[in-house]
Amino acid sequence: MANEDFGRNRPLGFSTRAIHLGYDPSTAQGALTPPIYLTSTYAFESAEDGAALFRGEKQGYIYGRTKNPTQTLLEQRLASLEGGEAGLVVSSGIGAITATCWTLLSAGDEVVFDQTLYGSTYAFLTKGLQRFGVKAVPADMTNLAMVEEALTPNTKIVFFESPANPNLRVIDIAKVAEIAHGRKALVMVDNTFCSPALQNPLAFGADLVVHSATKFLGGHGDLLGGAVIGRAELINQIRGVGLRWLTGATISPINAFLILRGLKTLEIRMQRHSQSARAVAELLASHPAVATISYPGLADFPYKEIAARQMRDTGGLIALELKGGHDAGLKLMNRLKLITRAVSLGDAETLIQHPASMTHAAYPPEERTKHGISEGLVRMSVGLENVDDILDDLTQALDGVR
Ligand code: 4LM
Repeated sequence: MANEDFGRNRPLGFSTRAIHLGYDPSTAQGALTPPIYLTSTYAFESAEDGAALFRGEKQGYIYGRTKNPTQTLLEQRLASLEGGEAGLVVSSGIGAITATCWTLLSAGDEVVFDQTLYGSTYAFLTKGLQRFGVKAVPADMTNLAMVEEALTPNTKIVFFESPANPNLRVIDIAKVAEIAHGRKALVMVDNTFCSPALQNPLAFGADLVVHSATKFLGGHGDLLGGAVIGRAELINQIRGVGLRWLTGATISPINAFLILRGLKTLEIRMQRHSQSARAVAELLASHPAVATISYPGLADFPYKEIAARQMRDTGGLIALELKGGHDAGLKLMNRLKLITRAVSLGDAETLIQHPASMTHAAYPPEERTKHGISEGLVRMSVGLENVDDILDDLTQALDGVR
């Protein structure tokens, strides 16, 4: 059923796969919703059977740290939605990034990363991996010459977010992939800001896509999760080495179930996030208190063309600076009544936060400035409330900071 194409010789649509793929209710007493397998371990048919599973001669479930049937279904759906061969889900976005890097890197290797990354990812690369002899090299990947320059024969991974957290710089995935592949490096793209409903980095040449499933994939602010999608050969290694031995950052079957539930509405949620964010961006662009605004849907967005090529819609994240700088930004945040002061993104609630003191506090201040994360920058994740209410709250707050 899940792979039925009704004889039309075309793949099922995005939402249809997000809702049905890989599950047949007749295999679970007719239950419409796939069951949650709450089990830590699995019974072997015989001692020989268990040994064959451990040797990899037989496929099946052994122990919950690496695999669970609820997790498997989620991995199949995410792989399909990202257009990848295989997927792995783990306990958080950072869990996905660390399991992947620990698996593919050794002392002496180098990672070239875009200068603008989520704060904890930046900290992992520059403060974590460096302690174990892996060199993390920043580059401004909006400048392809700088990517070329940063690569050496030791570069194993080229890593970036697009759009980047928090200021939405857009990186040309196909161009960076071409350069990296010419030098035999793997390309790893964090697709959290878009979700697979808006962008599929593998289609542009990336080797691995990572997600914080905590965000749009889960979509409801009630869980942490992470995912990595790519060729089966790489995903098997990341599961068998990174997750199994190096991080142990396994996702709970309940969280895997909740992400499966979130996926069912992902496409329509992303449409609504994008539509409302466009209205918010227009309001901000026309307000006298606002100095700069970064949003892929605006006519003067500097990366508009690349964004339009890579992204199917404009997304729910907006970065802005007020004319009054840092103090005005904080005043704006404190005047809001409906829009919630909180980090994270991709939830039903509209969220606002101050990257320099919150999500990107791990950057040394001079690095932050160099990387375009100004002290006055404020980031909004536009939620699913009725847009007029979001606009009214923002207007009353902005009018008060003038
Ligand atoms: C935030 N972000 O920005 P876990 N990749 C990207 C992210 O934005 C995040 C992670 C990975 C925020 C969290 C507080 C692009 C997180 C890390 O939090 O480990 O699931 O994902 O507000």
